[in-house]
Amino acid sequence: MEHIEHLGIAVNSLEVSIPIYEKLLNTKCYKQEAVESEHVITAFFQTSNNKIELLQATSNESAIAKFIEKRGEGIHHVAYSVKDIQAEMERLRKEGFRLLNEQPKRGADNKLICFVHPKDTSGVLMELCQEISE
Ligand code: CMX
Repeated sequence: MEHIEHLGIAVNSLEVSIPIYEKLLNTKCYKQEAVESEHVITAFFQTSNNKIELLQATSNESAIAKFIEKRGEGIHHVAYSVKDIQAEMERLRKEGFRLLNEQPKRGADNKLICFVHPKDTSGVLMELCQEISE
């Protein structure tokens, strides 16, 4: 496990929250990207060492829609950078953690990702992400 790659924040509306984060962080949103398999649109911000991802649901099936319905807007996940996602998944599986996908899947911003169940991680949804080298 390496550094924290980004924090994911669930929001009701990117249209509302992008300008708020542009003011807060004093930097422009550098990318918006839909992840259709997750039913979300994402928006990214980079400060010197930190990356923030805002996530808006595009359908009621989305984990983001369910999260906001239950808990309201707020921090949805903490993502950790890994060099070899398959190896990390295998390691965590052997340690008894519940992985929320069997295989790495394609996430936003050119990453392979896997989630670990928040009930196994002291209440914080954890994302592993490996840069896709193309
Ligand atoms: N962080 C912490 N706890 C969370 C959570 C989150 N993000 N999402 C759900 N939970 C909690 C719920 O509050 C609930 O707790 P209680 O039982 O104490 O009330 C429990 O986990 C079960 O949650 P649920 O609402 O019944 O929801 P589901 O079981 O349907 O799903 C989860 C929860 C985490 C398994 C599901 O959201 C999931 O598989 N997430 C991974 C995929 C994902 O989040 N995709 C969106 C982002 C994609 C991206 O970054 O591109």
